[in-house]
Amino acid sequence: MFKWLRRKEEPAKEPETTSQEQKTLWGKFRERLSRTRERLREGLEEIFVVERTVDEAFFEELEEALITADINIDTLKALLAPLRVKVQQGELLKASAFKEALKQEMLKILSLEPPPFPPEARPAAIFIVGVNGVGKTTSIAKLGYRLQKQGFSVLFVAADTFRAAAIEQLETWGDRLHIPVIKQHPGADPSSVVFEGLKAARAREIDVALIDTAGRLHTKYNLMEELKKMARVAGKVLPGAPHQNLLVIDATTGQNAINQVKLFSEALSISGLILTKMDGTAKGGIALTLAHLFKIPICFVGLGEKLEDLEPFDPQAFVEAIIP
Ligand SMILES: Nc1nc2c(ncn2[C@@H]2O[C@H](COP(=O)(O)OP(=O)(O)OP(=O)(O)O)[C@@H](O)[C@H]2O)c(=O)[nH]1
Ligand SMILES: [Mg+2]
Repeated sequence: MFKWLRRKEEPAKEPETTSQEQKTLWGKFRERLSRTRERLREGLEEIFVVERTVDEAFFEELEEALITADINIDTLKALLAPLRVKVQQGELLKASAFKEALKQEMLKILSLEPPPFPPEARPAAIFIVGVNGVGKTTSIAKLGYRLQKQGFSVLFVAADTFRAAAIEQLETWGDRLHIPVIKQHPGADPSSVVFEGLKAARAREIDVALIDTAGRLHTKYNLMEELKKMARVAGKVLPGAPHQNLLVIDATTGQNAINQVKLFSEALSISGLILTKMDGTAKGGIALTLAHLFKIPICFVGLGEKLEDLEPFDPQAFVEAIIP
């Protein structure tokens, strides 16, 4: 309780405090999405010639470009249907007007309010889940760094016991950030690590516990059952835990991301997505696809391998970045 009071008196250390800084961050976001821009541009720049008339050929070219950018066919239909109606009614007949309307439709799909981060509970327990190699551990480090800058105390829980290297990787980040890491030996029961980790978080009056989980087990069935068990155990230590389950998706995986969201949603209630490796994709449309198909908000995007390369998702900046 007192920690809250103390924290409130501290100056906000959030990087995005002034509008000037905000602009720079947006600029960085756009710059990092440059490949997405270029790739889409190849198609879109020609399509959106200012005075071009919106006709059937225009729609065909646009659809092709958007599908190439990883926008799923159902999402594409939902996106374009209201625009087609307007065109039939004699509106949006020029590419320039159409482009602005398209951006608005994209924003409608993307405007899902992410849950507050960190969640209010103290300690707050956050599970970071996803298939192997998507960037879970790196995202935990980035989130830990971010939370620390905001004045929160953080603890890492090494519940990915599948590989020794996974525990070491989290410890390395913990050392670097001076964030304690609760771990057991490789091969230990992940639920037992969660149990110990959250007990430690409570005893040490930690604000946020970030729980690293395995991306693979011997079978998918086991992985999902294991996650459910871990969540149940978390709830036994802290009421209402896990307070958030964030699913990490590698933005370069394309349409396979749909299966991953389905799979993890069956095991846990997914509060939000972290889309990583946005800096490494020439596409980016998967953000729209997942928001449309699952109505799960995108909370953060990963734009590089460094600690500061994680930003809250900004739908406006995203849309401006993908549409020239
Ligand atoms: N370019 C780029 N690389 C990233 C990003 N996020 C993670 N990576 C890299 O992706 C690789 C895998 O990241 P990890 O954090 O180890 O992924 P993981 O999901 O924990 O993997 P497992 O523990 O094996 O399941 C590492 O080389 C990271 O540096 C990102 O936003 N951009
Ligand atoms: Mg990992």
